Amino acid sequence: MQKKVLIIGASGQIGTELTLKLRQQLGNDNIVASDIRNGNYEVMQSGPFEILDATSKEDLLRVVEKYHITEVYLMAAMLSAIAEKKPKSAWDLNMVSLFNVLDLAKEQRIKKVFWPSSIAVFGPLSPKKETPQDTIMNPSTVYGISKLAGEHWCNYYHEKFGVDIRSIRYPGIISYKTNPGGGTTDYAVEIFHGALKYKKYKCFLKEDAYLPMMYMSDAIKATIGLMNHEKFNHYTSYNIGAISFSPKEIAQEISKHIPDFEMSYTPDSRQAIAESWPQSINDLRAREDWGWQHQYELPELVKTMLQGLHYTIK
Ligand code: AKB
Repeated sequence: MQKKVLIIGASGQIGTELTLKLRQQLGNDNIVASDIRNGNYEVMQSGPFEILDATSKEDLLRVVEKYHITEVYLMAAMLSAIAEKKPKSAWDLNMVSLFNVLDLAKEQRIKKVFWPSSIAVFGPLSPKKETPQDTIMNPSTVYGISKLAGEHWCNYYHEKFGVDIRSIRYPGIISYKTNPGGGTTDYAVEIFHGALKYKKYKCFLKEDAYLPMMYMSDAIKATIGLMNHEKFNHYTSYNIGAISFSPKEIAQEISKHIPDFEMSYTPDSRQAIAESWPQSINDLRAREDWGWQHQYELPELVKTMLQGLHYTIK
């Protein structure tokens, strides 16, 4: 039977590139992009696009039935920094949309689900370096609380109702096609815009705020790789790691290409969020269970971002 995929949040940072990659692999008509707002021109033109509010089960069911959807990637979420400002709306968006999708899977209207978790599930008491898959988890942000609760619900629906739900704990994702919005790791994308447009950037984190990060194509490879893998053991959510760096280190790497680039630091409330998260991730379980491997290291990532954005900004 032909796979028919629905991407919810297809106008967002990961949703945009996931849609384009899946359309390349499975054919444009088999990937239905949806979001509460319009998105990238290519996403809206290259295949079906629906305006969809994933917190409405009726709206979701309408789209699932219209296109005979078999798999859903639920990429819509309110990220860490913005969720602190709107706790109730963040909880509603992040959890109600998840329940709607899980219930469709439980009712056997769809066969498989992807749901993104985050390094935000860890908290101040979790080990900071090489944070393991299973450890103390005490998230101190609204976003992290919703992601940790979501992981438990995914596991519950898998154990109780046999729902095939797959999940990854994303680190900060760096890309140039669509900007992230409202996250703590967003500085690592903004810095490239600042460097190319103004040769300077004022960072909202301290110079030594190490965080786990990943280039977009690695994140897409992990997401599709996990969804296509036949057998694995862990239905809660997998740690996946790639690189870790501080604002100072990425600034130094950018300076190799733009020698007069200037970085300054004005830490705000996002610094406290960064301090509560891991600095690096242990992803041995994902590597062993389904062969996860990253490709991009920091120098290659910086080069690719500068080249890609150079043409976008011009
Ligand atoms: C954020 O900064 O909120 C996200 C994340 C790490 O989940 N990028």
